[in-house]
Amino acid sequence: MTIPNTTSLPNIPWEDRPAKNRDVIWRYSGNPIIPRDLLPTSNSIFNSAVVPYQRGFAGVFRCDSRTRHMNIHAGHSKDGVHWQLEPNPIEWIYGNSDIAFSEYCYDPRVVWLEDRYYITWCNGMHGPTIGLGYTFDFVKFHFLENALLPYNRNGVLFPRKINGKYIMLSRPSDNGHTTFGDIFISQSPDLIHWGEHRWVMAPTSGWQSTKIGAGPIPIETPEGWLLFYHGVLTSCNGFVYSFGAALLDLEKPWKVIYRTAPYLLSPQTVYECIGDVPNVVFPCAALHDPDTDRIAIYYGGGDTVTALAFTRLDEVLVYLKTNSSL
Ligand code: BMA
Repeated sequence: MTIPNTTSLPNIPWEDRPAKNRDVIWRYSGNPIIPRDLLPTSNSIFNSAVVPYQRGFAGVFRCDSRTRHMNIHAGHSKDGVHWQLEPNPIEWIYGNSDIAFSEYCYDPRVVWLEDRYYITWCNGMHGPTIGLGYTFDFVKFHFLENALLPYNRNGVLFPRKINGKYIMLSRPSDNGHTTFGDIFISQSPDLIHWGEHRWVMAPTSGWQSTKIGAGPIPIETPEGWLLFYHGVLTSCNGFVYSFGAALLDLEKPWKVIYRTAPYLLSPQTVYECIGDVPNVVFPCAALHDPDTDRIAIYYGGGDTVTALAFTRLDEVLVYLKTNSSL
């Protein structure tokens, strides 16, 4: 088993902010990093999650097939930019045969937690809910349980226990294109039984007026947990997905300390504004190198491709504090 380096990440994908760019987050010039047809069977590859693995990176990728079935595939990369994906979807090993049922899988998150990589994703169990599984090697994937009841999406684990409990963010929803949604926290002693639910935050106005959902695994900082989250505005032409950030209390992460009033990234490029679902940026992973403060964010563009953006932790925190509205 490989124990990942939880501190330094000197090989984090990176590109300096372009000279004339004044934004907190800037896009990789080589975007999109994963085209929709990287696999011969894929219609689109987006909303995907990556982690440091061995000397490079591994991940779980949302690949909608050309039959338009939603599923998740494992992938590997030496540099975090160029990816090889497994042609076949993840085949879950079910310890408990009563739960060997999944209508679809989408929007994965991956986290190193204690001794293995845990995967959460939106799992079809007579409606969308949060599937929870794990892997040691990105070859064998074990299904643990559905963490919550339908209808729910955007299940995101914290990277360590807090006060002896595992913590998961989620966004209760409905069976369709949910037109509402607050972020909640659930707690568990064993990653199987979830309870002690706490409300975290609701949609407010503008880019985050319709619904919100947790994005990448929260990043621990001395001042709180940095959470990137998506927010949705309903325009006369449909939903617009942007993302911002919040800082959550270290001990009671349902307490929101700061929350960006402006978005950090909104759909503005061709690969974000044009695709199977136009006007979507949807982050599912963020790598952080504490030595340089660099952050690399992986996000889906237009529900079609996977893209990369960069920022620095100290800059996000300063921006968050000075542009916050709770
Ligand atoms: C959400 C999810 C995401 C998707 C987004 C925009 O409800 O289905 O996977 O990126 O809508 O279509």
